[in-house]
Order: sequence, then C-alpha cells, then structure tokens
Amino acid sequence: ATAIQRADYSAPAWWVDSVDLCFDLDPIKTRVLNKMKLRRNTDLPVQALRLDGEELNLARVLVNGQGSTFKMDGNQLVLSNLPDECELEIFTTTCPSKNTKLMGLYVSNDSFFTQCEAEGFRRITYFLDRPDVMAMYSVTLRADKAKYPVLLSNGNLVDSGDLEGGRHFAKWVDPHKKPCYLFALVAGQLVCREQRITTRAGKDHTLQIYVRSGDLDKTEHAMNSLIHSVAWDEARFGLPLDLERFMIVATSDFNMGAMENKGLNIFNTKYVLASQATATDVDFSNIESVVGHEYFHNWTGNRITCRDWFQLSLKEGLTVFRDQEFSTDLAGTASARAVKRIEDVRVLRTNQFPEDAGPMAHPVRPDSYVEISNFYTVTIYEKGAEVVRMYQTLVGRAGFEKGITLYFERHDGNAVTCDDFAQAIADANPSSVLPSLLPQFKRWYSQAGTPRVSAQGVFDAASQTYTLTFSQHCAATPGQTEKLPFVIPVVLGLLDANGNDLPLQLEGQDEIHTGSQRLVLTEASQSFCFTGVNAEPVPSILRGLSAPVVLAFDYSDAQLLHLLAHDSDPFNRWEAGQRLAVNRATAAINDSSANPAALDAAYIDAMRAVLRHPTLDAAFKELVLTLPSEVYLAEQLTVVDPQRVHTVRQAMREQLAIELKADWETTYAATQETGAYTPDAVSSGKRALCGMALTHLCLAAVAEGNDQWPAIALQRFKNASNMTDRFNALSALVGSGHALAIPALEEFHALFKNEALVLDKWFALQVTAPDVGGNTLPNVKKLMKHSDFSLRNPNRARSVISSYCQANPAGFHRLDAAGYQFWSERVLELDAINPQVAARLARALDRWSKLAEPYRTNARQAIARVAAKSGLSKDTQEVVTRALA
Ligand code: HT7
Ligand code: ZN
Repeated sequence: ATAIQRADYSAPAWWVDSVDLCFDLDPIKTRVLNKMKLRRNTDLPVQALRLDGEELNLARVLVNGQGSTFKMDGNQLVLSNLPDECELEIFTTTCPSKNTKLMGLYVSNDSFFTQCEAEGFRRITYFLDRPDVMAMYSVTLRADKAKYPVLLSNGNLVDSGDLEGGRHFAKWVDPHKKPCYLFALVAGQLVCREQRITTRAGKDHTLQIYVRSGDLDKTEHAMNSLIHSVAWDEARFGLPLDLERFMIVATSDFNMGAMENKGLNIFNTKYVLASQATATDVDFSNIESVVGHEYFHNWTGNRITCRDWFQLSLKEGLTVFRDQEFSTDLAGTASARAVKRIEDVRVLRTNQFPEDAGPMAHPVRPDSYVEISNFYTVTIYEKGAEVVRMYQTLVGRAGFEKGITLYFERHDGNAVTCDDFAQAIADANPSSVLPSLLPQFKRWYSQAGTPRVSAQGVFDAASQTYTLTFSQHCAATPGQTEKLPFVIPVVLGLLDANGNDLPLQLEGQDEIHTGSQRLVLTEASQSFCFTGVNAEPVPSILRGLSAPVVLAFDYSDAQLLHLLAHDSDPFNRWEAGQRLAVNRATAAINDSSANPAALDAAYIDAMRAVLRHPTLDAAFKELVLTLPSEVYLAEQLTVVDPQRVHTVRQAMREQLAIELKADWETTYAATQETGAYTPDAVSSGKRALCGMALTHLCLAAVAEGNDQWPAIALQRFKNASNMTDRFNALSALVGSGHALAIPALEEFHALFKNEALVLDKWFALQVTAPDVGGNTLPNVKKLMKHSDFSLRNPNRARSVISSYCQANPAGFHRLDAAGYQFWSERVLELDAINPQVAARLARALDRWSKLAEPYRTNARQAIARVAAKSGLSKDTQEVVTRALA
C-alpha cells in the first residue's frame, strides 16, 4: 500500500457547493441518489473531476441531466471535460447489512447508522472525500415506517410524511456548510429524551438523546453532561450552540467512542448509557468528558475544520484539551482539579509515552500515513492536548482565551492548518514570550518522541544561590534521527526545610515569585540561578507536568519523602510517591536474585501517613497509594521481563496489603457512603478508596489464609446499591484469587445478562484476572465460546481479546508463546471483519523489541506471521510493517 505524504497536499481541483442526497433505506440494497452542484477551482489548471468511492454499485451518472461518459481509475470515478459549473447526479446502491467494517452506512440492531470520519463517506456515495471540501447539505430519507419510525440527519427537519407501501420520508436541511466526514444519518426504532434549554445568549434549543427503548432511564447523566457542556463553552470561550436542535444517538456497534457529526452526534452506548445500577463512577466520568468532547467539536472541528488529515490534531488535540478543562472546571475543588490532572497524565504516560518510543511513533502532525484510521492515536489526541496546554502555560489563561477568539475571527467556516492555530494564539498575545519562540515551539508538531529533561541542582552557601541546570535530549524515532531543542515550559518551586515554598528570584531580575515560577527552556542546556537561598532547598520541578517530557532528577529518598509530605503542588506530591515506588520496583526487577517484595519501612510509613492524613481527599489518597502500572514500570527499563515486572509489582501490593492492614480496615470503615448515590468527585473518590481498601484486605486475607475479608467482599457484592461498589467488591474477590470469586461471577452474570455494557465488564474482569498456573489463556478461549460473545461487536471483542492482550501482561506474555499465537490468530480473524479493530489489537506487540528473550524472538515471529498473510487490510499491514521495520 502506498503512503500519502503531507508535502503532497494540493487544493481540490473542484469545489462542491451543495449536495442533495436521497436515500431509499434497505438493509440489503440501499439506493442513494446524490445531486451535487460543482464548481471548478479556477486557481488551478484544468483537471478532471476525481471522485472517491468504495464498495459501491454504480448505476447512473448524469451531468446537467444528461447521461455522461466516465471512467474508473482504481476506486475513483473520473469525469473529464466538465463545464466549469455543473450539476452532477450519481445513483449508486450499497448493502448496509454486509458492512462489518462499521464505516459508511451500516446496520446495528436493525437500525441504520453512519460513520464517515475519516474516509467513510466514500462508502455511501462517490464524492470528493477530503475535509477541505465544504458544502451545504439537504438529505431526504425514505424507509419502511414500521421498521424505521425515526429518520434523522444533520440540521433541521423541514418536511416529513407518509409514502405508499407503508413507507415514510423525512427531509433534513443543514444550515451550516460542512465537510462530508461530518455527514450522518440514523434510522430505526429509537426513543428519545428531550430537553429544551435557553442559553446565556437567550436562544432556545432542543437537546435530544436517542436510544433503544428500554434504555431511556439511562440517559439522564448524558443529558446533564450535555447541558453542562453547552453552558461551559459559552462561559469559558464565548462559544454558543449554533443549532436549533442538537441530537445524540447511541449505538452498540461502533469502532471508537463517539462521533461529532454536525448536530447529530453518534455515540458508542458505552459513552451514553448510565444508571447507578449498571455504570461505575469511572463510566459516569467518561460519559461527561466524551459528551463534552463531541459537543466542543461543534466549534473546534466543525466550524473550523482540518485542511487535510495530517492536521488532525488541530481539532483533536484542541478538543481533548477543552474536554479536560471542562471536566476539571466541573470537578470543583482544588484537590479534585489536581486529581483530574493526575488521571490525564497517567493516560499520557502509560499510553502516549510508549507510543512515542515505539515503532508507531509519529509527530503530532504526521508527515505520512498509509491508512489515516491508524493515526487516531494518543499522540494526536493526548500529546496534541499537551501541546495546546503549553500554549496556555506560555500566554496565560486569559491570553489563551484571546487567542481562541482570534482563531475564530480569522478562520470560522474554513478548513485550516495547525500553523493557522499557532499563529492566532501568538498574534493575540504580542507581548508574551510566544511570538518570538513560535518557529521553535512548532517543533512540537514536527518532531516525534518524548524529550528527556535532565536537571541538576547546586546549592552554594557562600553566595546563597541555588542553580538549576537543565539539559534536554530526544531519542531518535522512526525516520527522525536528529532532533533540535524544544521549547519546554518548566513550572517549578523550591521547598524549604519546613516544606514551604521559597520566594523565587532569578539572578539579575527584580521580579520575585511567590510559590511557583515558569521557566522556559529553549537550549540543549541551560542554567537558572536563584538568589537569596540560605539553605539547600528541595526543587519541585515540572509542576502539574507543565510539558510532556520525562524529568530526570537524582532525588534522594529524603527529598522525595519531603515532597510527598509537603509540596504545595498536589501533582508533584503524587509524583514524589510514584518516584519512590518506581525506584524500589526497578531495583528489584533488575536484580532477579533480589526479594521481589521491594518495599522498605520508609516507603510503607510514608504511605501509612498518606492513608491516615486528616485533610487529604480520598480520591487523592487512592492515586498516591496506587503503584505505578506494569506498563509504566516496563517503560522505565531497558530490557523487560514481563513476568518479573508482574511478580515484583504483585509482591509490592501484597506488602502494602499486609503491612497496612489495620489502616486499610480503618479506611474501609471510614469510607462507607450512606446517602443517596451521586457520581460527584468527592463521593466517587471515597468509593474508589473504599474499593482499594477492600482489594488490599482480600489480598492480605488470601496471603494469610484467612477468609474473613473475602466473605465481607461477597456480602458487599450482593448488597451493593450501585455498580461501583458491586464491581469493586467483585474485582477484589477475582483479583485476590479467592474461591468465592466463582459464585460471585456467576451471580453477576445472572443479574446483568441483558445489559450488554455490564457483560463487557464481566468478560474483561475475567480475562485480566491473575494468571494462576497459566489459566488465563484457556479461560479467554472458553469465554470466546460463551453464547454472549461476538467477534463482530467491537465492544465485546475488545472486552475479551484486547483486554487480555493489552491489560494482562503476565497472562499474555507466556514463556510458551501461546499468548502471541492467540494474538496473531485473532488479529487475522478480526482483520477480515473489521480492519480498524484488528489494527488496534495489532498494536499490542508494539514494544516487542524491548522484551527479554525468549519473549522478544517469539513476539517478533508472531508479528511476522501476521505480516506474511496475503490480503491483509492496509490498516493492519501498516501497523505490522512498521513494527518489523
Ligand atoms: N472524531 C471522531 C473520530 C472517529 C473515528 C475515526 C475513525 C474511525 C471511526 C471513528 N469514530 C469516530 C472521534 C472524536 O475524536 O471525537
Ligand atoms: Zn475528537
């Protein structure tokens, strides 16, 4: 398959001014009539019109009402010698029920849905399927009225009525021009929760959430999240809802989380449906951020869209930043805000940092791709959001808001590039550091890899100075051997012996900062000298993770314990605890003869102090007490033996469980919630800490051969009034390996056999269970034979196969290579059904070259087996080819 190069961009040879689509919906044969008004782009030399199409049956092509000659060039329909302005009519048919790729028009649970981003519209009709072609759309849907009573598309409903033969129609007109990737239609038997709102600007709007009947009682939280999103975007960025009607529709067959189609968002049910009985606190919180994310795309993505798919982070990085800020603002307290930041950083470090160090590493603005679907990555999304966050750090919150306002003044209604965004933020802040640094700052878009910032501090008692010297380095990534220095904002503070922030004054400067100061690194190596420091301070560097980098500082245990106890920045307080744990874990992992129980009294006492702390929030305590994940630990090593990593981490957990047993008991008792269930930050933090206490108490009980806490966990499982408590209790049992887990799992299935999203949890929990005697893989295979399993449903396939391959390192990385064999078979099997799902699973072995032998050789062979298969989709082929390069 050939790679598309960013450098090859050229403007479209034709513009599409309007599109009039008419659908006769039928699962076997849907007829699509596409009437377009076309206009030649007279800025370019005359060129033929080339329209993209995929898996379509072409019946007729008319130009200005007359039959026309055309030719096919691969998947493109080519029309030459067209008048400069013309009306083109294309009539095609497709078979939605056979569409297992879930791109274009497909059937799910007897309803029709579409997914057009990135290149799905070409599976609906022939079109200039690129985001810089923006047109006005009108859409007529016709279908059997009894089977498909609800007919939806983008914009406003302008007409509807009955047709003969039991059919009916609806006509929708979108008042905004849009790229075709934002087109959507939905048809089926759906019910709707509706809410009318009046915004700050005094405009009335109708918000609707469509689901299958029976699910309506699970839409309240999504509706509240939507109402909050509308209000937040107006208040924070002055961006109002620009539609009379805003609709969300949920489907259980969806490749990703959700899709921001103009006025008609389509969501994976996982990010819409929630009730206290079926959804955990984490589900509630994910729904809030995904609803927000898709809603915020209405401006950042839809009103201003991407010129080409290389600019994907223009909308995704910015919109993730916006949804992170939304959830942070909604979280409320300073502590809850910090918890949200820590959670976001954990995602970045455990997913994006490894991507940046692996074979799929790519810049935030990639230079080439084979299949664009493979580039909906954590780099584009999460690292892209960190890049946006750094603008805010450099120009301040008010400056950033001015930048966003200028961005919309300049580019509303257009398809633009990341350069346009950068320029708007810089131009709106002429007196900030940004304009002069902008060309260098933009290296964040062009250079892949995670920079490593090394810092050293020297205290000089005689001159009462403390000098911090920073050096930055970014390792080579595929296709990029040499990297130039990045612009790195470093927010820091210096702690005195009592743990208070020192006033900060840089040598030669008048300004004194209380608390934190923002430095900006631009060179490979740079020093900063703080004056008036009369005793050696403890530096708290990169507060809030002010840049997406790895910080190397040779902290002593005493310094880390000081930061953990006192840092005014809660992020770095948490970070100090993580560093203490990482140091202990990596020392034990690297010395295979060492006792895997790597925790010493100093660490355990520090954790006890956190658990007992009178004022720290439960959610924060839970984060501090959570050991770094196996994936994160593996990233800190040069060579990874996944079994050793697991053994050491597990031994550390058991130590924490046993040594802190009395404190876990106190914590469990202190975190019992009595009032009505609400998924707010404070109550969910309490439930999380309570679940953690129960997990440790069950672990300790099993280690000590005592059944008391497993019995309590079983009772809690049975009596729980919400899914968070119920699932935490079940997980505590399963994770401890206690025999009571078996009846509890059976009961859980019986209780929730009709709740697909809960069954996904049931499957995932079992395949991520401890691998006792190599039993996980046989269990996975058994679960795949369960009557509730289906490979065609992405959520279910991911809950079993991806959870096993990506979230159970010890069960997956087997000495006999059976995990890898299973992985290669499933990748191939899935590739024939749904290449996007297969290609994501294919990435489970991205980090194969870091593995110790024999894992390394076995993993490579498994990847090679997949790569050798003929007829592979370009999605999977790109992933495995890069992995082997
Ligand atoms: N912008 C949406 C992307 C998306 C997508 C991409 C490829 C294949 C299927 C897809 N479904 C949704 C999601 C978002 O970032 O909001
Ligand atoms: Zn998005």
